[in-house]
Amino acid sequence: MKKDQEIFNLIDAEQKRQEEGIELIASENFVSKQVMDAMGSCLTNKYAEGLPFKRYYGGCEIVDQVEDIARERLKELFGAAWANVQPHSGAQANAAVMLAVLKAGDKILGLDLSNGGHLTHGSPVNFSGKIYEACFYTVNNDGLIDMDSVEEIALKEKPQLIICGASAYSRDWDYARFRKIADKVGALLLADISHPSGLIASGLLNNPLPHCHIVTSTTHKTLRGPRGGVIMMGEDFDNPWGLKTPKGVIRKMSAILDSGVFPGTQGGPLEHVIASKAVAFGEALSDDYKTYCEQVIKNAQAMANAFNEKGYDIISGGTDNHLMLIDLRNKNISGKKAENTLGLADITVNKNMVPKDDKSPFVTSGIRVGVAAVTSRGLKESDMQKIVDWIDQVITNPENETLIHSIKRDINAFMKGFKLYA
Ligand code: DSN
Repeated sequence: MKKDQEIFNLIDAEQKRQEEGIELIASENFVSKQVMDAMGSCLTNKYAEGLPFKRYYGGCEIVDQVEDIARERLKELFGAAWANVQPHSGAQANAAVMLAVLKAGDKILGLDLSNGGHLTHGSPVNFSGKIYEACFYTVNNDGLIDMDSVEEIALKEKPQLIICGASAYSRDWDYARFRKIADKVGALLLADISHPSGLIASGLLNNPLPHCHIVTSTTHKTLRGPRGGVIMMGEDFDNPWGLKTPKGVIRKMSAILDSGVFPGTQGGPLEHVIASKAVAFGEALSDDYKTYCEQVIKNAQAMANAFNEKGYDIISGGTDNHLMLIDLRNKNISGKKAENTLGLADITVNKNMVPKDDKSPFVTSGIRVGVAAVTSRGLKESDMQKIVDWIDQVITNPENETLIHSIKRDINAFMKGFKLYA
């Protein structure tokens, strides 16, 4: 068959872009060669609707083993009693959970999007805000989640589901207090740990599994796996609504969640991606991965200190995890302009709303910066200072094309010294 040069040339160009630039998108990472190989394998050819050893198709005896290994490794990583590794993404995992545990019109309480929350936590433009009635908590003037205020809102709103977790929050979470609040109002508690999941698996941040009824995550951020999602529980429990099977047996939450994924919101699982998840979970169980996660936090803190020294306004003043959200209003540049101009220098970040933002989501007042990807390439604390120097030069001289091109050349030469993680 003739090679599709049109597409493979573009893949080569993307490889070059990834190699030569500084990748600071907080939700991205670089996977190992074996994680990538598993994704590009013959498992993509297989249909396997259902769960391991309980499928609706023949010929699943090999993929059954693959998916079972993925589930077991994930459970070991987080101390979970139950896991489903089929969600195609974090958004799909959240959709499956909500479909499984809520009725249309039920109330959900999550972190406001402009305060660091996620679209699937109740945004009006997402299924979660269209099907359910969403209410929100925010961060306080110090950029921190104020648990007394969360409790006050929960008592007033009486949601059926409370969500902790974020896309752009740089501090750790008090899952135990969230659980007390959820119990007080009779809500189920969902933690979406998509961003910090790798740091949690390595024991460097609080683990929600002992406290939250249900936990979702993506697998491609700090966890350094393929693009995908998972759902876990620290322990299984009888569903609180007394729902029974046709044989009169009380349904377990695990069964309800499994059916929320399939047939509720997805069809056939992507077994090639599940194989790749299994490989990534195996890697994450290693000592090397823990060392990597420790370096992620060291790098993030070195970067936050460097930004602080240059007068940047980091929401909450610093970071406990792999990312930080920077309000650029005191630098007189919008998030959109900063993203575009940094892009010209081959520094990739994303514009992001900040608390009390006065600009639209298409413009924004801030940028979000994360170090999981550059840490995978081997960059250390002293390199974070260098990156902040480059970012500062671009942001304070956004119209100086000569300077930006010269920074881009320096960056391309610098990054040649760091291979893509393999
Ligand atoms: N879009 C992802 C992020 O960047 O955080 C979350 O879905």
